[in-house]
Amino acid sequence: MKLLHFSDLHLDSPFSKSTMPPKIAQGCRLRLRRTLIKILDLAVEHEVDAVTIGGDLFEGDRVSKDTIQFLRESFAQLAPIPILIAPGNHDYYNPVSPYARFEWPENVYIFSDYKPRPVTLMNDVLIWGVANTLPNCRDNPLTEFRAHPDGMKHLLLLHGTEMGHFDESRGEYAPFQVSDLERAGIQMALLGHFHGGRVIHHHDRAIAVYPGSPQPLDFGETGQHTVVLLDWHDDEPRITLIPVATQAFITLDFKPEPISDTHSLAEGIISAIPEKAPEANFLRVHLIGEEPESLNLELGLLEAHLSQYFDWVVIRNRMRKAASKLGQLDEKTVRGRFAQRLKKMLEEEPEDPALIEMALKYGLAAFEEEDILDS
Ligand SMILES: [Mn+2]
Repeated sequence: MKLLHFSDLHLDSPFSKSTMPPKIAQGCRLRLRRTLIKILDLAVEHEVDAVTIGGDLFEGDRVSKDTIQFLRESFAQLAPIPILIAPGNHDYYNPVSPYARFEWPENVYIFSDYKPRPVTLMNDVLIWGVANTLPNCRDNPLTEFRAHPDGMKHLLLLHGTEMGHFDESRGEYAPFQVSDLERAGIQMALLGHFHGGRVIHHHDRAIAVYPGSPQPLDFGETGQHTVVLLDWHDDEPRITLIPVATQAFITLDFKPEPISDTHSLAEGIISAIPEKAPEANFLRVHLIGEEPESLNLELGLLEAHLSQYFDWVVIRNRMRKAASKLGQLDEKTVRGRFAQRLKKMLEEEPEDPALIEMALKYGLAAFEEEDILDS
């Protein structure tokens, strides 16, 4: 048996988390559709027996009729390969959701209960699917569930929160534990929800997999962005993670020292980026460390320069002012007031000027949220 599994495509996402300009967001939505095509092409190429989707296929409160039509067309073209969908918290199933309101091609099966329901695939494979039926399902959907030990392969398809293996902060929807899978007799769980993917092992064998979002959606989405190819014949299931992302969100912390002009700074940043994605690259640069004394940073120019190489650029200037530039630190902020107060103390010829200079240096570093090290 061979399955292709993915989750969290988020078609029609507004990309509102990242404050990107509307035109850039539109390009991202276009690439999400193209990613779906790419995934379905992979299913054909690998001659899979089914495609499984672990929820958040689209954003239910945003999805357009055109996108639904696009999905129905794309899915129909995959026939006779079955497509099984377990709705997530963004595309939850209810009587007015697009899953219920529209007619879907015959090869598409959509789970609609917040309880595992079986679908037989081939003679010896059962796929138990759960649908999120609310935007915030909080109960464990596996509490009373047991698959009968009948010699068949038992898989689970679920959009939910595994409670033991992730740091990623994401809401707790359909929460469960790996021990629930074992107790219920599930041999492999095909999951969705966490956008950085990973395989979860239990007693030295793979028992569950999150593919991650196939196409990352914002700068916070580090980690793996793949689809899962599950190849399972006689003994152990074999999992292959196939990367499909064509866009990248790149965050770079950059220390300009000893660079002294904006042009060289831009070139330095560009050469510090290791690898770019083939279709679109978004860059967020944090300028950190001490601002070189001779640097008269022109932010607009830096952004224009970087924009020739990246599709969208965000620059955050978090550099500390060099001590000799403190006279220019007249900003009307708490940091500015702090610097001015200490500068005034220095001008009043204190007993221990070195102490005040040190307080100034460490204080400003603290405002930059840097580690304060004595050097
Ligand atoms: Mn999601």
